[in-house]
Amino acid sequence: MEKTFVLLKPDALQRGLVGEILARFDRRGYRFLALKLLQTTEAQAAEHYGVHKGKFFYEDLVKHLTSGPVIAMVLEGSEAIAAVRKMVGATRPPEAEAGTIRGDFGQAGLRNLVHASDAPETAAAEMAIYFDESEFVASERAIDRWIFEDGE
Ligand code: FUP
Repeated sequence: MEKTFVLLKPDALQRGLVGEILARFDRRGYRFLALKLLQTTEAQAAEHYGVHKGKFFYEDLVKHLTSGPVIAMVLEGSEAIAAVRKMVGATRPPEAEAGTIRGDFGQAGLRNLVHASDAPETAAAEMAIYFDESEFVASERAIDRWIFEDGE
């Protein structure tokens, strides 16, 4: 079982796509370990996207991320980091495959609706930016044995 961090960006909330996007993760069987609505601070945005500091799109990226409420979550599942990234699709919506979140709902570069961690290290770092571990609610579901293999 692997944890990954996902953030629904302000454009997803403004466009009324929260239910649609959450339903995709829910239907695929991911467990929600944590989930909350918040207004991202400049400091959180800078920490989250520190790797892009100095790039031409950095200022616009921080401006977008802090432009309205977001929904942060931690999902749990089999090889969740890579699998959720595939569901999210390519960074630039015009290049994202149909069937992915960005490919189905996005059109332009920065308005790509959702962020998902790309590696175990970034997943751990991003969870720590938005959550305290005391906020995690671990749970087992009766249906887990039909979704996960024994021993996961
Ligand atoms: P992703 O992991 O797919 O969200 O992509 P990155 O972490 O590389 O990029 C973070 C955000 O920066 C993207 F959501 C959009 C923005 N970005 C650009 O606008 N142009 C680029 O060339 C790369 C990223």
